[in-house]
Amino acid sequence: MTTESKKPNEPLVTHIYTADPSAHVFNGRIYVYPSHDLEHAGETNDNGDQYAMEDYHVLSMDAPGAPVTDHGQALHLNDIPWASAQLWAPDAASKDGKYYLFFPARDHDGIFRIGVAVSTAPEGPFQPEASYMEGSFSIDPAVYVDDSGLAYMFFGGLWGGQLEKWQEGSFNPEGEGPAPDEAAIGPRAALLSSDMRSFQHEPKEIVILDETGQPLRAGDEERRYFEGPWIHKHEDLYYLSYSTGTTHKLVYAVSGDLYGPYTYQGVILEPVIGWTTHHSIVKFQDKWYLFYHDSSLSGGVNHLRCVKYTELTYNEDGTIVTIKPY
Ligand code: FUB
Repeated sequence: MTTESKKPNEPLVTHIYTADPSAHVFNGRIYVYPSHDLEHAGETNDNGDQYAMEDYHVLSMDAPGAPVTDHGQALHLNDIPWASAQLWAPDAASKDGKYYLFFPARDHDGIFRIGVAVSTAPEGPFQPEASYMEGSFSIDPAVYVDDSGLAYMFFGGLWGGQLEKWQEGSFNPEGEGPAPDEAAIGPRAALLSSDMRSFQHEPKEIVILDETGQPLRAGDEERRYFEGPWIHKHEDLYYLSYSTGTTHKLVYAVSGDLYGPYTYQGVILEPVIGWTTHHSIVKFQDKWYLFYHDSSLSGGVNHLRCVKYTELTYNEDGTIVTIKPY
């Protein structure tokens, strides 16, 4: 189905709840890969059980502000052999005429893994691989394709996203995060194989530094990494943007090297209605756009969110102008 035109900061669609938008330009059109939030009577807790999503829909539009098409169901949990629950924030990438949907879900042991599904069209339907990507863990995959066509996945999330439980290289159900004065946990990154289905090396931890060159501390909740990584390149610098989770901001850090270390810069988006904040940044016809979500469509229910967009601008020194959502 197709909606009427959308203004900045309006829900892109209102007939379903959507979140975690990953926006890309494929074939001159903007495609948005969101989570599909569901109403349910289940539990709400810090483990994120309220985010009980079961499928993905792909949205697309000719340009920001144009009518939005919901292409219908692109992938369902029932069709993913290795997954048991919670289809969380996805991303997509294109290579050699194929489209790859990357998504986190709990496996049959309740551990978050990252899977890949393939299509010949950007809107799907996507055919999932039989197993999750070997060596994958945690949530929120974001795939950055560099100028030479190499694809890198950034991923990871605290709390319900289980990143604390992987600090020793394998899943420790009792694993806890570092003390507040210790270095914060960073997102992970790995180069993808040329068939886009596996990691070329063990994921590396990405370090984010403060203005003095020290790693951000775990107790620095205004700035430390929580979840939802995104990479974009602007004037030869890599921008790693992410959610601070408990302080509900979208912030960013920059580096000349994709694998960092990154240096913290500032806030992209101030807190929105709802607990989570999650985004992507995409360039379309010489302008930059932030795709994000809030819970305004449901009157503030944390797990019933709606995807929006707004323009993103830079100052002359390359810093991003902080956006107020309301
Ligand atoms: O939508 C489920 C989870 O909430 C995502 O994976 C996180 O980034 C947060 O938005």
